[in-house]
Amino acid sequence: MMSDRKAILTRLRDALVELDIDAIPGVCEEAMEAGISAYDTVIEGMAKGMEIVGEKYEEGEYYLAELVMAGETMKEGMAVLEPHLKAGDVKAAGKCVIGTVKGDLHDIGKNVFVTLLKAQNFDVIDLGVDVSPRQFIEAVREQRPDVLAMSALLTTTMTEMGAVIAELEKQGLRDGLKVIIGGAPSTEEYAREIGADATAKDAVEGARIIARWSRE
Ligand code: B12
Repeated sequence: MMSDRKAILTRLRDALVELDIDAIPGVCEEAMEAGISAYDTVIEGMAKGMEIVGEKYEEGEYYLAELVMAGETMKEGMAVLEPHLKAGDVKAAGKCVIGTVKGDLHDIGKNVFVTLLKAQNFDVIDLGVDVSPRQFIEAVREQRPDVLAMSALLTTTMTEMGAVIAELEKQGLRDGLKVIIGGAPSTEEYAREIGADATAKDAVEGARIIARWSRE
């Protein structure tokens, strides 16, 4: 059984690296049939492949076209896994507004995080990518979420997260709201500096932090 599990997750990783968009749904289904959790399928399978794609891009072996294709491939897999991540008709654990900051179009990691939040019964309002501080503020004002989550993958856009928090404070919307930031350039130090409540190295850790908050 264990070797089955390892073999399927490895195939999933490799299918992502090979940008095999036709094979991905089938391998995801196999993972479900083999009793592998949907979480593990995302994190230990597809996300591992995505990491390798990132390395190949950095080494100049893959180009932007491959990155886009890898994103599409991951989406196909997520479509199969999403129903399995839903935890049933339990009451929503809380409400979260999320988006990728202004000037930033990276959403694969954010989407993984959204899926995990939905899986723990969070009501998620996803504002998408290239979200301006004004759009974040309006959503917080209208939706009154428990948590605001922001994603930034570029060192040039991560400062937007600080701008949003400063604006929340200015408009008296910061109290009672938890703010979590994520994406590769985010660090604990940066989170503290801009007044965020937390950051997470990956989506699973982020989902854990939010689950803890919702129990407080
Ligand atoms: C895929 C990709 C793209 C795709 C994005 C497709 C999409 N729909 O998202 C495309 C081709 C569009 C792209 C474009 C660009 N990219 Co790009 N891209 C990447 C790449 C290879 C992978 C990112 C990814 O999806 N990883 C997989 C996901 C699952 O991981 P993740 O994003 O890190 O997210 C995880 C965690 O960070 C966390 N997480 C993410 N968000 C959040 C939020 C919260 C709240 C929490 C808790 C957690 C969390 O959860 C995820 C899962 O654990 C990275 C390199 C890399 N290795 O990371 C470069 C990278 C981020 N890109 C980079 C660059 C430079 C660009 C471009 C400027 C390139 C160009 N010359 O045009 C443009 C910018 C476009 C823009 N305005 O945003 C640089 C950034 C350098 C920097 N430090 O600023 C990187 C690091 C590559 C490099 N080394 O040069 N890119």
